Amino acid sequence: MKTTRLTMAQALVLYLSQQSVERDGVVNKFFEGVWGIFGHGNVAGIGQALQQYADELRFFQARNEQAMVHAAIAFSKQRNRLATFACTSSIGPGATNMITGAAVATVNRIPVLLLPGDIFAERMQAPVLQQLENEHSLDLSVNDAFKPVSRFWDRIYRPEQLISSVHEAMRVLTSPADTGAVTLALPQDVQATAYDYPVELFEPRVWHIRRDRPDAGLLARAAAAIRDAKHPMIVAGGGVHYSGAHDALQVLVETLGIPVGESQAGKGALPYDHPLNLGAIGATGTEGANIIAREADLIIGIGTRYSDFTSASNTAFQNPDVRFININVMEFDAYKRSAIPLVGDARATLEELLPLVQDFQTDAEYQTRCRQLNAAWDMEVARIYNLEHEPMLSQGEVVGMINTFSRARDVVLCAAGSLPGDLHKLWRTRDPRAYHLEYGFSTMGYEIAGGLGAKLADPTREVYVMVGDASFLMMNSELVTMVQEGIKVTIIILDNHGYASIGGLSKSVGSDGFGTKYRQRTDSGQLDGEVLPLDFVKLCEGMGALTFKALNRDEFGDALERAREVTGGPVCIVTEVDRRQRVGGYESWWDVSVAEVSENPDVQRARAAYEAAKQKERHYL
Ligand SMILES: Cc1ncc(C[n+]2csc(CCOP(=O)(O)OP(=O)(O)O)c2C)c(N)n1
Ligand SMILES: [Mg+2]
Repeated sequence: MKTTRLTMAQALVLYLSQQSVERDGVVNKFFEGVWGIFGHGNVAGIGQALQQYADELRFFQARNEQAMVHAAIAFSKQRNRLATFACTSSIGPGATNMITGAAVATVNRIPVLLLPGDIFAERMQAPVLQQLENEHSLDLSVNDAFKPVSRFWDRIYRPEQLISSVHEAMRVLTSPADTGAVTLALPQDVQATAYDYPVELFEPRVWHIRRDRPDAGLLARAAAAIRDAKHPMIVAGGGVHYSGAHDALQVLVETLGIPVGESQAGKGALPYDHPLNLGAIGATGTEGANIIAREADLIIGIGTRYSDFTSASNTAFQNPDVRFININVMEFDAYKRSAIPLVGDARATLEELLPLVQDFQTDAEYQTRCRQLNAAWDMEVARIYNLEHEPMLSQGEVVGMINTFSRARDVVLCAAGSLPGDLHKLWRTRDPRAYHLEYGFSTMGYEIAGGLGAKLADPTREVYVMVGDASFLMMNSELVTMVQEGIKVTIIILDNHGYASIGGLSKSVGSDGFGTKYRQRTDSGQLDGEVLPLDFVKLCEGMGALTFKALNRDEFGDALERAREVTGGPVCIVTEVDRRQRVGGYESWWDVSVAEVSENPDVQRARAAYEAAKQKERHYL
């Protein structure tokens, strides 16, 4: 066997640079590069290796380890999981900063390779700087905390272990069903240890991305259930995007006359103006989607995991006889809600299903009703887009101005706060990859780093990041990385002086927005003083971003025009929105537990309403 003597870190970096994936005959390099911040756990091992192989695998420098994982995730999501990044950190806080990112990746089922530095395998130096000691086991480090948020986890104690571990890592990263965060914890001494690796390990390797097909017997049962249905409805989830099932979905929808509701991850599965697209479904859904869902006798879930937002906390589907068919790459998701489980790739499964049901059609009256609901919703969107709210803009209008100004392929990106609900309801999605919401973990701080990742994934699209003031404050420093890399992203900061979404939620549970406004502490001992003196324009400018302030429709339109002309760096637009002018809920509910006992009559009223609403929650057995 021919061997080559490399350090473990050199071997890992060289291996990563040689991995590609192939789906439907198209081959892509799997790792676009490596994000990192160096410290004593990775500077000499991985750092040295990245320098050595800089031409094979590009290094990207980040400001915050959590943010660099977000950038990697957004990149991969925008590329439909067919490419990603590795992320290297030092030991201790650098490593634990990546744990939230790992959870985001795993919850959203997005591949990302995390390489936290680890304490010496040798142990004679212990405790090293940044080591968390454990008196019960010398085999624990903070990197064990990655285990529950990773789909594969390993620690490389000896350089030769890498040989078996990297293939397992790639198996999971490229698995449509198992993918998520993969963590290889790398003790700093092992990174720098040499070994005679087989040369074959470093030959280019192409991993085939499977399109699994469902069981024939279950397909027949699903076809029979569709034929039996009077009012079927499709719930389109993220799986439609990841499998590229848009065309197959459209054919099925038009042939059978079945309307579609879209989850956050599935939005854009059909263009917004397709007459059978009822738009967002669930807690942040449209009137039409939620009315049709309530009455439907068959739900066909495609690539959805039925989060509480999608199912309106299991109140969305109220027909006593409702049944489910789930098309999902993941067995776990396919079996949810006692469904007929079609375990398989969305596109491949739809292609197999169609010939079995293509002579079925829902009745004309049902289809007409769905078309009318689609048209009625569009009028509601137009109303909110043109509210002309004064003196401050409303958030719905800002969404409208950006949607109207942007081009069909431009990406809107968001993650947390009141914006995701508004975008789910209001954004007119014209291109399947133009709506990028991280709403699996809904992580404040994903937005700016995510915008960076999404832009790297597809530089031909403009990226509009919409971010609340609080999410911006939580994590904004990858603006600096955009400046460093010359990456153009337009970031719209919507200032409503605090956590408005949670303020609204707090009011609805009887707690009057307690602790959710950005206000100074006063003599009363409460946070009820002046609004915090934050200058977002200066903050953005301080990080090197060209920034506009836009407080009314004209200024905002102007700022969008000017932002579009900018190249080679980020642009920020700071606006203020009226936190009281909210987009309401439509025929929906979300379960947030209200205190069972309290002296406060508002809480008591909220609890009574809660108990009444909760009656609608259902098991589907
Ligand atoms: C990391 C993280 N911490 C806390 C939360 C809970 N949370 C959800 S929305 C929100 C407020 C977000 O405020 P802002 O970004 O200003 O948006 P707004 O609600 O004002 O629209 C909070 C605290 C979260 N989603 N993520
Ligand atoms: Mg806010």
